[in-house]
Order: sequence, then structure tokens, then C-alpha cells
Amino acid sequence: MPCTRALVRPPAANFADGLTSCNEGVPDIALALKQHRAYCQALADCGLEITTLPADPLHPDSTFIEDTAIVTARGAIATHPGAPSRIGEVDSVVAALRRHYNDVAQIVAPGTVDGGDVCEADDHFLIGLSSRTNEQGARQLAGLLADLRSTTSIVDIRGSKMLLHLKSGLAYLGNNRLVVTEDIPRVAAFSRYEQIPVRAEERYAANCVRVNDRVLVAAGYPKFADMLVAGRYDIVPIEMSEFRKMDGGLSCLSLRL
Ligand code: CIR
Repeated sequence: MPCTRALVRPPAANFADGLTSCNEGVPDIALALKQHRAYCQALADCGLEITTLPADPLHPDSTFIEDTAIVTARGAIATHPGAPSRIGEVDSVVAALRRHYNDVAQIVAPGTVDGGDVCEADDHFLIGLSSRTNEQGARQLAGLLADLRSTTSIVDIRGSKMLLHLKSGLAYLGNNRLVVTEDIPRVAAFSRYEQIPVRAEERYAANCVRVNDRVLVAAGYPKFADMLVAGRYDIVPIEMSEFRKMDGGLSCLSLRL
């Protein structure tokens, strides 16, 4: 589906106070803001209209806006994030989504879902079970997506310690092609896709985003970039160093409608 719009939220001054398991150092907020601006420009260059929500210092992880909702052509679903410190991010995103959707469904406790665990591959959704998305949340989400006439499969990544979310190691490029790292368990649903493998040392690059005719990829992963170029993709490398320090991938910086 072509997208026309993206919702983003720049990092707040206290971005470095967010959650992370990465030991690559403290992010530089000035550089993070510069990288965020370049990311938004890349989305705009893909033809998207950008809606920028105000930075939210009460929620230092709120720049990772994708975790708060699942947006589809047929409806939107607000998540209930798995990290307690992130639950308060949802309401302001729902308010923004109501301008584009008549109704926004909601995952409720004890279910938890992070949008980073949900990969849309046309009408089929792969839902990761992770340290953030639990079984009740996945079940609720599957039901809400069924209401939107979409099918779902579960991918349990709880044994893959290197992955925070399903999309930390998986992306859908369209045309039945799935980008997938070695750490992701191969579930039966994958058999319908052509799989583009990503080596463990370039794992971070797997979280790429197809936006209309282009693919946004994290800069600095040459083998993966070469593979996409060989596949005739028009790639846009994006500097992500400061978001990577906070466990954030490229997809999580926007909701694309
Ligand atoms: C967190 O731990 O929740 C944030 N520091 C990073 C979330 C990244 N989200 C994503 O990749 N979907």
C-alpha cells in the first residue's frame, strides 16, 4: 500500500534517560535531533506529509512512536506498551490518529503489545512474542486485526536475546519479500515469502523500511546495502547512531499511514 503521511516525534532533551540495553555510550541529543531531521526529510522525499508531535520529556522513549500504535489502511489500533514507563505515550498518539481514523481500537491490560513487534506484510501480520508483547496482547491484537479482515501469525522471539522486538530482525519489502536475520525462528508462515537473509554482524540493518518506491536503511551496513542495490532497490541510507544507543531502529521513529 502506498503511504501518504507519517507521524513523528522528535527526541526530548532527556532522551538519554530512556530504556536501553546497549552499551555504546550516552546519546548526543544535538546529533540525535540532527539525525531525526534527516530521517523526516527522507520520509518527505518519499512523498509523505509529515505530522510532528511535540517532544515529550515525560516520556524519554517517546520518539520511538511506532511502538504506540499499529496503523493499517483499514484501521488503527493503539497498543499497551510492555514497558510501564512507556504506557503514557499512547494517549497523545491516539489523539493525533483520530484525525485520520474514525475509530482507534485499543489493546488493554493485562495484554501488552509494542508496535515494534508487529510486521505488516500486505494483508498478513506477523506478531512477535517478546519481552514487550505478551500472549494476551498478541491474542487481542490478532482479534482486532481479524475485525479489519487481516490474518496473523505468531513469531516467538523470546529465545532470541539479541532482539528487543520482532522488527529488530525482520522487515517486509513488498512483493512477497521478507528481510530476516539469523536470530528469528523460521515459522511456517515464512514459507510464503522469499527471504532475504541478514548476517548477524549486520543485524541492526534488518530494521529497514520500504516507503513507496524507496527503502530507508541504516547507514553503515555495506553487505546488506549491496544486496538491496543488487535487487534493484532504491536505498536511502540514514545515520542512526544515536537511536541505536537507545535500542531504537529505523522503523520505530515513525508511524506511516
Ligand atoms: C525501548 O526500550 O522501548 C526504547 N528505548 C527503544 C524502542 C525501540 N523501538 C523499536 O525498535 N520498535
